[in-house]
Amino acid sequence: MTDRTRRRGFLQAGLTAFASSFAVSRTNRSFGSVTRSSSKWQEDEFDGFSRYKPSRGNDADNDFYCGKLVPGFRSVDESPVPITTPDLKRLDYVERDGVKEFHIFAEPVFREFLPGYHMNVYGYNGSMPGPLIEINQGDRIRVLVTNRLDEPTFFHMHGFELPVQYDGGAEMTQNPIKPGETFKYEFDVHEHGTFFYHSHLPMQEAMGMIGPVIVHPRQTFDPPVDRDFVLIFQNFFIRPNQTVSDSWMMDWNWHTINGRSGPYTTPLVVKHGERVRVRLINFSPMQHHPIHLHGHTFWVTAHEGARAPKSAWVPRNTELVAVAQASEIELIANNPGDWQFHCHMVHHMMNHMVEQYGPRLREDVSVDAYLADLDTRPQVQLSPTTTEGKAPGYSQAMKGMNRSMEAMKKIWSAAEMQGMRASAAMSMAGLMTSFRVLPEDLFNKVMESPNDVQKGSTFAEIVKRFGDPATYRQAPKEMQ
Ligand SMILES: [Cu+2]
Repeated sequence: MTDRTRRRGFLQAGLTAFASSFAVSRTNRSFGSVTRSSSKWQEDEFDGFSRYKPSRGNDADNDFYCGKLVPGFRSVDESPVPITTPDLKRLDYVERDGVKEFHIFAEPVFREFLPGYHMNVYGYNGSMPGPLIEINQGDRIRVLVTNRLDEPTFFHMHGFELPVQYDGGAEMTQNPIKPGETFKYEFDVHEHGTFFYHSHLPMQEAMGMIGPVIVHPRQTFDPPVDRDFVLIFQNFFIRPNQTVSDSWMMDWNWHTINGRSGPYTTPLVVKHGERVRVRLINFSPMQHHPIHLHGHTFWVTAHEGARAPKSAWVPRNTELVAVAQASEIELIANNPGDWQFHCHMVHHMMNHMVEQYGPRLREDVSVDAYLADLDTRPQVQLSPTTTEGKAPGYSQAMKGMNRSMEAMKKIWSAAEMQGMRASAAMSMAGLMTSFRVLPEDLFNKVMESPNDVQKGSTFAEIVKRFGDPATYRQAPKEMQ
């Protein structure tokens, strides 16, 4: 079974459940009139804000302004929608005497950031970041942490108001978990929100030791969301031809979302009109991330401490997430298309940048060969017309740009990539992913169809339905 068919099987199970909630909630919705028409935008208006087309609303103090309290299709009487963590797994638990028991293994991980680029990092249960712990408010949990590293570790559940002996604060509250040892944490979870677990030794944190913990509220938040994503942003510094991060650096050259660099980051795919939550977690060693979503305005509804009262929600296009902070954003996906979703720090939108020493470092020319023959070597050229970032004068060399057919195949093997423009992968690096808003029929085709969807076809169809097809040009043929 290929990656894609396996994923489809999994998705189908989820989507069947989703489809039934879709049907029920459409009739149960407590406000907003629904009118279907054959116009290019379907109508579903809330005081000037439309679920189906870019719109603001009439009055900034109105509950529906910028989609603030516009509901999704899921009913508030249902449990919250399960979390989606692109490129990360969910950690299974066993229930013992009414306690949810999780087994965590702190261990070295060999992570493929980009196809062909493997890095030696630290993580949990074979993954960096570690797998998702998804629980409910009111649960009692037991977390058994086994140290498979060659050095002591500490395990801290960040943000939890728990008995102090389980805080994992290095030495202040417990002795180190030595290699081979297991430490038991057990407590009642009275909170809800976006949390994470991590090593409490700084250099281990810089090596990647984090994993998300999401606690669903006892009562589903109103308005409920149809999809709920978690993205963890991290930075590493890994020198050329090395695989181990230098945790002492102040600048960073590899950037990952849930352990992968763009364009290997799996897109977030949603249906046109849905209400969507994305939880942004910054676990970089030293730097913040201004996370920007194209084509939409979102509401910041919570930070890592707790959900904010609705009166304190703020509409934004870019949310700055500082180190060890989390932000929850919510929006109505009312603008169909493939939208870039990324950190706006320029160094964070690149892969494996290394310093270039003047004009000397080039992929195909050694420094010695260059210096031996300065007369015939090209002069430094400061124009941007040179190709591929390899030419003299280009201020950085960026690895991971010349992608092999094999690497591209791997990137495109995700169902979530199907139908995007053939050049879409070229547009992403570092902390970049994409947010795809697809009309239901196109969503089903992309996520469920057993047939391959032609590159660019979904995008072209969206332009045809919602844009200006006469002026649209497809990606160059050689990329198809
Ligand atoms: Cu950033």
